[in-house]
Amino acid sequence: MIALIFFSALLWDEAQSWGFKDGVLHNSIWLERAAGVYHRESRSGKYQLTYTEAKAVCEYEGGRLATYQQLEAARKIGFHVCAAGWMAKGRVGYPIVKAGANCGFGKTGIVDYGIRLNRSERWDAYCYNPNGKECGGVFTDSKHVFKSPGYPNEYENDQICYWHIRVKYGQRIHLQFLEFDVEDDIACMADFLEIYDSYDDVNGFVGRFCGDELPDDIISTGNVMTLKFLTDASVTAGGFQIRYTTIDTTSKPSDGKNTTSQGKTNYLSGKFGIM
Ligand SMILES: [Ca+2]
Repeated sequence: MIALIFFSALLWDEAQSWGFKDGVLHNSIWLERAAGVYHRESRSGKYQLTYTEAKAVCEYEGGRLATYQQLEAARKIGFHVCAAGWMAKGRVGYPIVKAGANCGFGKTGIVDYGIRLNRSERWDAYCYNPNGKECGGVFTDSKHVFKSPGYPNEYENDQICYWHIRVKYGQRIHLQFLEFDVEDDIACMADFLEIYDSYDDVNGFVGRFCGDELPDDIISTGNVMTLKFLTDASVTAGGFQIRYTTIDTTSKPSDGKNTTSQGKTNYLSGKFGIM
């Protein structure tokens, strides 16, 4: 499935520029552009932003509303979000990589609501940050170590990175924090790492992390996870290293309970998967 996405006809022309850097498979052009696109919702929740507010959210973080083409470029390397958001020029839509009955009408592509005449409608936002450095990507290996951009140097301002992990159906993803140092504030509003137990940054929210305390291990319920790293316009820190490994479903603890409050490891409850 992922191979089909990677090697779709449109990407094929770009394939020669794929390469390894820091042990990570990158396409510098596509990843940089795609990693620059990110989804934002209002701090008060989903579908709360007018067009003017959506623009302001993106601009506050040093970016601007993404164009349809930028969103599509991001989608092609795995950017999948089941939530409609404003784009440039008053357009509304969302990117679907994995066809599903509950989202995107069973199709893949940009679900396009067109240019909205009523700019007071409330949706989320798709921002594009042209200052964002190359980071993020889609990973299907059985293990990998993620690093914040520039690690072991401090990360930079105005960064946005998405790491999508998709391992074999029936496997779970075990995240282990090796190093963690992100600008600290009470609600992690400035810089943060968010983790989602799903293939987008809407469903399966696990937690938002900042500061320098090493978070506990996290184990997914299914075979997909998303990590989102966002930094604001000032104050940086040391960054992070996070390792993921895969575990077969048969070796998981039989209770499958969320042990956030006691255990060293968070086993997320529930079960789902994407083939
Ligand atoms: Ca910061």
